[in-house]
Amino acid sequence: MRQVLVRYKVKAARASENETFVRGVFEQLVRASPPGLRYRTLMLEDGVSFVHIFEADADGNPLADLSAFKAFTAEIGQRCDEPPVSTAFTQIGAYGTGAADRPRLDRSPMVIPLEILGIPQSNFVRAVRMACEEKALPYDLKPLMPHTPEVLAIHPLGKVPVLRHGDVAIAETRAIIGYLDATFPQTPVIPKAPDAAARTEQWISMITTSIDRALVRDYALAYFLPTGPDGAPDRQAIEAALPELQAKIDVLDAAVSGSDCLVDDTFTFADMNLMPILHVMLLLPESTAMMAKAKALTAYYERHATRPSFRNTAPPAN
Ligand SMILES: N[C@@H](CCC(=O)N[C@@H](CS)C(=O)NCC(=O)O)C(=O)O
Repeated sequence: MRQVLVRYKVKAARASENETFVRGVFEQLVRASPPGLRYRTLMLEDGVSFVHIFEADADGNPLADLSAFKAFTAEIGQRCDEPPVSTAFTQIGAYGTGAADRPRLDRSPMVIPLEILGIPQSNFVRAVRMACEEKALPYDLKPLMPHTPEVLAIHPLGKVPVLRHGDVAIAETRAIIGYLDATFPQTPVIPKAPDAAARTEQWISMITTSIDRALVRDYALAYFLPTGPDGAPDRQAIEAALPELQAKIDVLDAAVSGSDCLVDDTFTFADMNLMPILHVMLLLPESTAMMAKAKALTAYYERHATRPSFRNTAPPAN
C-alpha cells in the first residue's frame, strides 16, 4: 500500500482557481472510479493551505492518467507560495471516514451542465463550441435561431450564441469565453501572460468587428440569406463587398505568414474565432479564389482544420 500526504500553500489570488482544479479531479474520479484508491483533499481554514491524502492499494498512481489531474498539476508551482511537499505516512487508526471521504460535488461548476444556445451554422456559436472542446468541457448544444424567445430572454438583441450554466446566463461570445476561462481554468483559451493576452484580445476584437462584418455579414450572408429577385443572391451587394473582402484576407494572410497561430504559436480564442469564418469563406466562389492566392492563410487553415475541436463542431452541410 502507498500512503502519501502532500501539503502546499497557494497565493491568495489563486486559491479559488486551485479549488476549481481540485473539484475537477474529484468530478473525473467519480466517473472513472479507479479501484484501490482512497483520496481526500482538504483546504485549511486560512483558505490557502491545501492537504491531499492519497492511499493506493498497489504501486503506481491511478490519478496520473486523469486529464483533470494533469491540468491540476500542470502549473501548480506557479500558483504556490509554498510548493508541494510530499510525506509518506502510516495510518494508525481511522473511524467513520467513509461518508466524509465521498467528494462533495454539489457545488462543483463541472457538474452543472453547460448549455450553448444557437444554430451550429453560426461562426460565433462554433467558436464557443471550439473553446469548450479545447478545454475538454462537455456541453449541450440547443440549435436555436437568433431572436427566438429563449435567446431573447438572455440576449436583449437576440443574437447567438448565448450560454446557460445553472443560474448563470450570458450573452456575447467574448463574455461567454471570459466566463468559461474563469470558471474552468484548465487550458485557458485567453493566455495568462499580459502581452500574449493583449495580442489575443486585439485579434478577437478585430475579428468580431471589422473582419466578421466584411467576410460574413456583408459578403457570405448575401449568399446564405439572399435578397435578390426570385430568391437569388443580390449580385450588387456581393460585388460591393469584394474590395473589403480582399483587403481583410490580405491582412489575415500577413498576420499568419510568420507564425503557427495569430498569437505566436499558441492556439488561442483568436484562432477559434477565425477558423469558422475561414470555413465559410471556402464555401463561396469569390472568397475561395482569394484564399487560393493567400498562401500563408490557406496553410494556416489546413493546419488547424485537423484539430478535433474544429472537426467535432462542423456544421451540418446544406
Ligand atoms: N457580438 C455578437 C455577435 C453574434 C452574432 O452576430 N451572431 C449572429 C449569428 S452568427 C446573430 O445572432 N445574428 C442575428 C442578428 O444579428 O440579429 C457576439 O460576439 O456574440
